[in-house]
Amino acid sequence: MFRRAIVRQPGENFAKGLTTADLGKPDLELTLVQHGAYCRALELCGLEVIRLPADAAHPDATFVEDTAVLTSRAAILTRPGAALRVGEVAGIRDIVRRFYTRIQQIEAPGTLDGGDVCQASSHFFIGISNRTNEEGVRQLAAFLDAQGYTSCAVDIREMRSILHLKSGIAYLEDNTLVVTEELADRKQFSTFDRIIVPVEETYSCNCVRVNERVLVAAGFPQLHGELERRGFQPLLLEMSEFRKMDGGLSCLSLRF
Ligand code: CIR
Repeated sequence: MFRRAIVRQPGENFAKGLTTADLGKPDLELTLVQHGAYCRALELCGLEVIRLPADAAHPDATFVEDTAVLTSRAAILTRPGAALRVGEVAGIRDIVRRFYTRIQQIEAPGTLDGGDVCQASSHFFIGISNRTNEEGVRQLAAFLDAQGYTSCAVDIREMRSILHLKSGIAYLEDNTLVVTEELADRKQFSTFDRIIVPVEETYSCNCVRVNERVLVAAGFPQLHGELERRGFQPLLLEMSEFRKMDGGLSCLSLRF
């Protein structure tokens, strides 16, 4: 069960963030409307939402998930792989301190984005991506091991369709893993009950189980139908403006 979520308001600078998507410039007003709906959805799931103000120095700072890995045992602050984003971590450290006494930090030359880290009960999948390097994976794996968790690496460096590991997988509890067709055959996932998402719906893989509900991007009927068929309760959210900046649904919050 999650009790809280940390979010950060998108700033006036939002459109200046990093992106590879060729979907046009985000509309700030609509971005704020979508962000507001996202926060209300978290509240509907029973979470206390801790809202941080926009960060004028970091246009991607609304994607808070990349700056930390929060477990029930400790917080690990990351060292984001994009130089433009490294400075986001300090602001997250300040808020995380209020809730965690055990705080660890990924150090250079390690890089790690929280979007590459997927918890599946007591096991963590850690993506090696264009943002997270092998040293970052090694450091995180050691921290997790000391906390009593297991982990394994999943190399996605060759994939062009996803930025982070969690752009292509999501764990929904009950041994169920949502996974893009392109990753479905990886041996690391073979013991899971897999919901395989067709390539044209890959963006929707980045969904989040929050207590009784599954938050999922609107506009992906195949995944929605499958979730309902299996008895999950999808809660659909418009994500168009975040998608323009390569952002998924999970990266807008740190849940703990
Ligand atoms: C970036 O490129 O870093 C941001 N524009 C998007 C980050 C999305 N984060 C995520 O999916 N975990």
